[in-house]
Amino acid sequence: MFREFNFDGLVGPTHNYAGLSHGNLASARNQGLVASPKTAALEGLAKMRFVASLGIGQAVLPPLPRPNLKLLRSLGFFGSPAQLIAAADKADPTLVAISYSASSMWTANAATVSPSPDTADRRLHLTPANLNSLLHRSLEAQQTTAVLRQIFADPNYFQVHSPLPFGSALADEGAANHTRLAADHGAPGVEWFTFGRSALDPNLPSPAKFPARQTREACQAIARRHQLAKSRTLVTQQHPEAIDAGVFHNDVIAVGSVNLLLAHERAFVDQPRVIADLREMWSQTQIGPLHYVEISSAELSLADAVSSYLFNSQLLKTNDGTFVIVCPRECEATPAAHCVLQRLLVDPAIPIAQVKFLNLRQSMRNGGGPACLRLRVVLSDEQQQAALPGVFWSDDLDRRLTAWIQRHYRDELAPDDLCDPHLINESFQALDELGKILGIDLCRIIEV
Ligand code: SUG
Repeated sequence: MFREFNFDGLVGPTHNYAGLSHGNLASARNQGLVASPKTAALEGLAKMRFVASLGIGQAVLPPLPRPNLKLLRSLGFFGSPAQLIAAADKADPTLVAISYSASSMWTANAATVSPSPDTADRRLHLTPANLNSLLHRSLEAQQTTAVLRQIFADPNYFQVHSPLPFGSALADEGAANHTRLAADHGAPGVEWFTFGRSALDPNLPSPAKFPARQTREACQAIARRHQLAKSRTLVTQQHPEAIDAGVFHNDVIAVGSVNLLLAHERAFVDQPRVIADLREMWSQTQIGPLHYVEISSAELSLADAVSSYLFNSQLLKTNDGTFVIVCPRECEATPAAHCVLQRLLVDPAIPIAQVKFLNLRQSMRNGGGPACLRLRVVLSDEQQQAALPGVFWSDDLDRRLTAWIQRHYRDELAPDDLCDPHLINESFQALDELGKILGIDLCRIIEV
C-alpha cells in the first residue's frame, strides 16, 4: 500500500527576518522584525501533530547547520567562527543574515519528488533543488542532498540525484513548482511542473517587476532524470502577472492533491488550454473524476490570494475519502478567502469536508505557509521500512522534539543578535543533539 508522508521542515534555532527574498512580499514587509525561533518551531510542531492526528503520514526534516561558515570563508573572511561573523558583519551585515538563514524550514523547496508508481525503474526519485535564484537559499542544496541521502539511502528503493548544475539557466525551486495528481497515491500519476521563465526561449512572456525563479529547462531535466512517462507529464508556465503580484512560487497560487485541484484563474499562462491539456491527460491515464475548482479574481484578488496564502494550504485526503484543508489563520482574517473556503465546504461536488485554521504566523511573516513547510513523499510500506526510521512522527518523537526546542531555542532573535558570538555554539549544539534524536549525522554536513 502507498501512503503520502508530509516531511515538515523543523524550524531552525536561528529563524529570523532578514528581508532576503526579492519578490516575496512578506519577507520584504517584515524585514527587521524581532523573530521568535521558539514560537516558530512550536507552531510547526503543532501543525505536524494535527496532520498526524488525521491518520496521515508525517515525518520531519532537520534544519541545516547555521551559520554557514563555509560560505563566509569562501567569501574571503578568515579566522575563528566568531571572527568570521564579526568580519562579515563589518563588511556587510546582510552576509551574516544569509549565513544564518533558517530557510531550510520551507521543505517544499527541498526537492522535487517522483514516487515509484510514476517512474520507469519503479524507484522513488528525488532531485534536491539547487535554489539558484537567491544566495541564502542556494546554500541549502548540497546539505539537503546529504540529509536526503541519509534518509533515503537504500538504492533498491530510492535514487537521490545531485541538484541540477548551478547557474541561472537551470534554476530549480523544487516541489513548490510541482504538483502530482493521481486517482490514488499508488496509481501512476500525472506530474505537473511549472516554470516562470525559459533560459533558451526569450520570447515567452515574463514578469516586469519581480524575478521568475524557475526555468522550463530545469523542469524538463527533472522529468527526464526521474524517468517519467511523457503521457503523464505536463510542463506549463506561471502567469507573469501573478509573479509580479508576489507569487514567487506556484504553490502560492495553486494546490493539488490526489484528484482535487484548486487554482486561481491567473495562475498559468493560457490557463484554459493548460486545464484542457490536464483534463485530457487525466482522462487518458486515470480512473474516476478530477475535481477542478477555479477561483476567479472577482472572488479573490491576486493581492488577497498572496496576503491570505489560501492556495498555500495543505490538501489532505483522509481515510474516509474526503479532504481536510489546512489553512493559515490569515485566511480566516481575509474576508474574501474566508468566503471561498465556505463555498468549498458547502458545495457537494467538492470533496472537502473540513477546514482547519492553524497559526503559523512566524513562518508566514517570511512568506512560508502550511504547504511551504512540507515536502510530500509517497511511499510504499516496504519503502517506509527501508527509510531512516528516526524521522517518522510518533508521540515519543513529538515529546522529544518539544523538549529539545524548549531547551535550546531563544524566545527572541533580533537582527543584531545574529552578531552575538554565543549564538554560533548554541545553534551547533542544538543540531548536534537533534541529530542524535533523529539518527542523522548533522555534524557531518556542516562543511558540505
Ligand atoms: O524562498 N522566504 C522563502 C519562503 C519560501 C516559501 N516556500 C514556498 N512557497 N514553497 C523564499 O522566499 C525569506 C527569508 C528572509 O527574508 O529572511 C525566505 O527565504
